[in-house]
Amino acid sequence: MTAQELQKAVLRHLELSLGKDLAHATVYDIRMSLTLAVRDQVIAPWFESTRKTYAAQSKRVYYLSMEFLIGRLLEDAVNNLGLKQTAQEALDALGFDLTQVIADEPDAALGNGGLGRLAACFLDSMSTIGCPGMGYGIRYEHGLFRQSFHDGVQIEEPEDWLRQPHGWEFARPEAVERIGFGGTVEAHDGRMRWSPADAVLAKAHDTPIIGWQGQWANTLRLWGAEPIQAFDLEAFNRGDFVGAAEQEAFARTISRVLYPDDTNGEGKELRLKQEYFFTAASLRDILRRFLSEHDDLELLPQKVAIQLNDTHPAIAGPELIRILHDEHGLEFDHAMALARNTLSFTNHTLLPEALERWPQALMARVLPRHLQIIARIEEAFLAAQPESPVRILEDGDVRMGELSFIMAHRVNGVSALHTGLVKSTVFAQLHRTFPDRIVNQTNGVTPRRWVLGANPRLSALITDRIGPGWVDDLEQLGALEPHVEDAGFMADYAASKAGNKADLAAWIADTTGIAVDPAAMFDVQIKRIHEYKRQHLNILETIALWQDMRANPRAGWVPRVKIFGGKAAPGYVRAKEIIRLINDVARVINADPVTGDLLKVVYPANYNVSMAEKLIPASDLSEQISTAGKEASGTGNMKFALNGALTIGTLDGANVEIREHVGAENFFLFGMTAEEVVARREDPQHQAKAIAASPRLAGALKGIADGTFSDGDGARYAALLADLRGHDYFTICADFDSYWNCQRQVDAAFADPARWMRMAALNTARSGWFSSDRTIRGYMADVWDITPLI
Ligand code: Z57
Repeated sequence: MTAQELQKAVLRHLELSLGKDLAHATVYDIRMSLTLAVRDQVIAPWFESTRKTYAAQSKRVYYLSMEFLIGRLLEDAVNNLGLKQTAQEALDALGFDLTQVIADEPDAALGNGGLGRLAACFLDSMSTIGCPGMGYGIRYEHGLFRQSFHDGVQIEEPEDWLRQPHGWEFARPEAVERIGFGGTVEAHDGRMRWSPADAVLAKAHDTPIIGWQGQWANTLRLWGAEPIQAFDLEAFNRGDFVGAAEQEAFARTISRVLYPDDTNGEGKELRLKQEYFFTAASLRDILRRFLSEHDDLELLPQKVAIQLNDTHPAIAGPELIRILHDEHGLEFDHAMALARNTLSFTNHTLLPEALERWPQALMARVLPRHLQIIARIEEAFLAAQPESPVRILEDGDVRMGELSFIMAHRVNGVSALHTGLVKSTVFAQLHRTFPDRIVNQTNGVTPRRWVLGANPRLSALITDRIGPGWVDDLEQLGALEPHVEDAGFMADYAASKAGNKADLAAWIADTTGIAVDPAAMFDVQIKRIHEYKRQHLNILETIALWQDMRANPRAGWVPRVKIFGGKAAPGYVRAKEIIRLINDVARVINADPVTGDLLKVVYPANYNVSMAEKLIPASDLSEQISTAGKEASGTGNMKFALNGALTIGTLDGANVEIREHVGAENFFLFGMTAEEVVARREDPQHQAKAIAASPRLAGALKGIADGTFSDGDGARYAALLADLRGHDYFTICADFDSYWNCQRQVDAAFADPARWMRMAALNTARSGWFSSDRTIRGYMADVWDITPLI
């Protein structure tokens, strides 16, 4: 497609779809017109992919996820179709700037963090590889809340991405499923029949996901809840106008809002209804498609793979059995075997508070037949494994982890370390019973968004030296390695980082009013705020560094900008205290003329995918400092390494594998191992001993306690300090000195720019394995048994 053709297509949509003429067009009008023009280019490959899948009678994979943290779609689509240059020219001719137009799109924030972003990367990789499949989720009317800071305190406001029409999706009013809740179960001619008391409609909304170079496109199908009847006419005629709309309100509530709790099961009835709503709608859709192609349910596991992204869609096991057994009349054990051979399950965390449990009483009320089926699943399991101490039903709860494990033929961890811990801790008993079931699939990230899209400077440099093949074959980055000996390459590599940093410094000045020195080290920690991720370890080190700098300002310090980004779950009190502390510390340090440009602390509000795309390419140092054993994988860590930031990190999650790939000499390791953490906690005085041994740590804690950062209010952080001094489950104190010392090694390395840039370039050259293309190929081979169709 030429720039002229695209320009014509944009103008046609501007007139015919938007009803505007160019003289009055806003950035929004142009963005929508370009979106529709680009979407037109996706349709043919999309249809062609479906046609090929049918023609090959191929097995398909269905990725069921409560979250898809997509971000913006236009730039991805433009890049994948090779239309960047073309679109730039077309818009230039119309008097608009492509970058500005791209930035006008609201982020699709249908996820909290890593789990949802992983699902989005997987969709991109499945379409790039030609893996036939579909993502299934919920079309939340409101995605993750918008964060602002008032006097440093997090305020949540509703997110409203659908206020403007969603240019990418196709509503499918004909693709609706009726989803029931509650009611009763009765036997009819030897079969159980569930008669739900309430029901809603699930309506499909499809977004095409185009792969690299437009060779394949899959579908993301999101379900929106709608009332079966818009209005209760009888109530309306009686004059009960509010009651007449009750049905509608109940239905729409189900897909109204994303629960904002990352790794923290809330146990709310509405959440259970959301889980069942999208899982049941997806399964019906899947079975209808299967039965349109095959007439034998025996073939289900050969033609269908269903991946459960965490336990959130775990009700798929009982629901599939219900369909096969209650509705199609298969024997229970037979139905259970077919379901198991179709389902597989990814575990994303070992944190006990994240492992979903539903009260049996709640499940009996909302899903009475499913509770009965779960009891029979447990019976069948125990009949086969009479010695096993494992139970699905325990303490009045349904344990969704055990249910998912027992109903899946494969269970996977998300990094090597995490998979080992899954085997030795949460699922140790089940692993003994089923030693082949747990497999590892280390996470990955899509290079299309996280290198090509986010870092055009580095991308151009890479392509200039090794050609364009790296974009869908990321291990080709290895070919950069010899270039680190080339002074010309290293100068260009350093210039690309400097350019990104200059852009970020301008953006920081714009959005926060803080002037930062682009030559300083950009030290970045961006992720959800959680105690196990230890943003408070980072801010304690920041305080200690500031105190040392003030005591001796001319000691040759390496200038740093500490950048934070991330949201806290609205009900997570301690995480919100940490946010306030970071903002308090930033205010005091940034106003200190003694330290001046030596140290700045920046915390832009409302971190999201688009902000990550700005920050990561401009980072020098990547903070991956979780308490060892707690971060299942991490995926931000991979994006930083690819973009040439060095990691300071613990031996946790995928950090371990990143360090192996980039080389220990190019990674700043500190802190206790997972085993050492567990052993250290045995000593109830571990935190007190660490504080006593570290005047620096004691000084930083004292700085917080005496109100230095809280206008003299010593009480503001009393609870946080009492926790650190009294219990410190996340071993902030025990790891502090190791972290401090490691940071000073970071300083020494940064002070030698040639050494630093070489380490950074080696991180880029050696991180190709962390492409989500590699991850998806692993799932296809080890979990789904599917081969690519391109
Ligand atoms: C979530 O984002 C993750 C785990 C969860 O159990 C839930 Br709920 C949400 C994250 C992990 O914390 C990360 O370590 C991991 O990289 C990511 O899932 C993707 O696997």
